[in-house]
Amino acid sequence: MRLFFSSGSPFARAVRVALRETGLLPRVEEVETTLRDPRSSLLPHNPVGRVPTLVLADGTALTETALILPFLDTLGGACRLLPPGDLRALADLGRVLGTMDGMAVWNRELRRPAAERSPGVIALEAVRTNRAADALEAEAASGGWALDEPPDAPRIALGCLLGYAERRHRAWTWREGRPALSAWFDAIAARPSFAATIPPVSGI
Ligand SMILES: N[C@@H](CCC(=O)N[C@@H](CS)C(=O)NCC(=O)O)C(=O)O
Repeated sequence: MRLFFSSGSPFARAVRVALRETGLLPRVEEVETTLRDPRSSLLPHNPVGRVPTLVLADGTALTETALILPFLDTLGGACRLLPPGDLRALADLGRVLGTMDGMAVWNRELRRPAAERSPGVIALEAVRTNRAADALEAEAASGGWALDEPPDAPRIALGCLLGYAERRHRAWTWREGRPALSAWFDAIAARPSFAATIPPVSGI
């Protein structure tokens, strides 16, 4: 199997962390690719052109983080990412991936030339992202999101969301007023799976 990723993508990072936490990494070749590039090595496998994309031995290309993570659970790794029937985990994963989507849209706007940015889109996504982060802070402050076992899919995704804010989207001062989430992030970021996949710092 081959996993196409880009080093800055929090979605692809979630799959890369999951491969390390489950011990499945030796079965997958990680291939760094380019995005929004007509010559990208990913396009012959996936015309959508987004990462993560997991290409199976028979050529099937799985895309979308929310589909790839449950697929990894079928491969018999050392720990489960989404325990069967755990609706709480599914709900948490959906909420974190939705927040990641919003932050990615916000970030994309900031990468445009100033004259092409939409203040309306930026304001909407900033409000969405802060609202979701405030809910996560309240949960972490009241003992939620415990890290006493290998992280499951929602915890991995949350670590990647905050890791993106920390290094790729520093326009958002996400730690301010969120001490519980900050401490939670520092703990998960210290895991070897996170240290091995840390994204480069961007100018935003
Ligand atoms: N809904 C997708 C989002 C993935 C996504 O947006 N990936 C970005 C990188 S962070 C990408 O590949 N962008 C390339 C493009 O937009 O052409 C998922 O959950 O996997």
